[in-house]
Amino acid sequence: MFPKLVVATGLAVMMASSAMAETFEIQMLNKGSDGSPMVFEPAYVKLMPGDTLKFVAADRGHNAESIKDRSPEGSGEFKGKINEEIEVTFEVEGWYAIQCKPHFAMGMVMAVEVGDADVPEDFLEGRLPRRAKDRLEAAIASAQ
Ligand SMILES: [Cu+2]
Repeated sequence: MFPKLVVATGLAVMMASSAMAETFEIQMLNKGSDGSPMVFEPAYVKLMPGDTLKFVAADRGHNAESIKDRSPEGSGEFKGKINEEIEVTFEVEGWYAIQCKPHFAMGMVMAVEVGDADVPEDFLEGRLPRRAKDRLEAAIASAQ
């Protein structure tokens, strides 16, 4: 009797946590609501592990993909095609930097925090266009 109870409880917990996973939309825009050109909006989101981001091609000519080596170890990387509305589920806790490849130099980037994670020391190190770095810094600063 007792082992059965344990199994049933485990199942209930799993169902509850998957039901709570949420999907958030990120708009890919030629012009943000504050007037700045080429943005992901919002440029920072905080997720729980298992949550999903949907990248909405509100304007044309954008994509969403990982910035190399700026994701938690073991999380893998992703790459959407231009105009493709991809959904990405984030399972690994930590910080992720995401770019629109055609507008990377113009600073079309965003930051995702999954769980409660410290920003890695090398998150903004290495080669990064000035405007991309500025926007990632602003995204980090807006984190609670
Ligand atoms: Cu773009």
